[in-house]
Amino acid sequence: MKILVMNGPNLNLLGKREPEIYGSVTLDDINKRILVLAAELGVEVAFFQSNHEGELVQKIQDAMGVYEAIVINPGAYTHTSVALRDAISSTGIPTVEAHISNIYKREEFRKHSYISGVAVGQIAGFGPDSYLLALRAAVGFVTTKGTTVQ
Ligand code: CA2
Repeated sequence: MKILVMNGPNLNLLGKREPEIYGSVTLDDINKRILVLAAELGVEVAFFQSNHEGELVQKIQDAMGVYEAIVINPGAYTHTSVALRDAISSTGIPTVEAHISNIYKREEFRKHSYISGVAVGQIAGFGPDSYLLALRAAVGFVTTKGTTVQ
């Protein structure tokens, strides 16, 4: 099983700016932890981060027939992007939405996600562990639904 782990804008700054909100762990550190869990679960993972909405949309389209599921932290595009929502919805790739912070405990504008309505589910508020929980959720979903790459 192949899972694509995607990160949206500014998440490349993790561990380098605003540690009081997002912690001191870098995206590279998180990806290493994901690789360890992926090996335990016996799945393959690939990583993609972009600060550009169109690149994220393109990557989701290109994921069709290659990856069985996506784990995505869309960053600020969570709250703005109909294009990302449509890409997830139209490709039909099971997608788990992950957030480091609990977006429901923060500003009002973060409480709405354009992604959650087309995602399998959402995990928010567990820091870097949100990605690990999301990976487990994605693998569990694909395994139980029997989704296969065409
Ligand atoms: O909690 C999350 O994972 C978010 O997706 C992070 C986004 C934010 O816009 C969402 O509302 C919630 C922001 C990512 C920015 O990451 C930074 C990391 C370090 C320093 C500055 C920004």
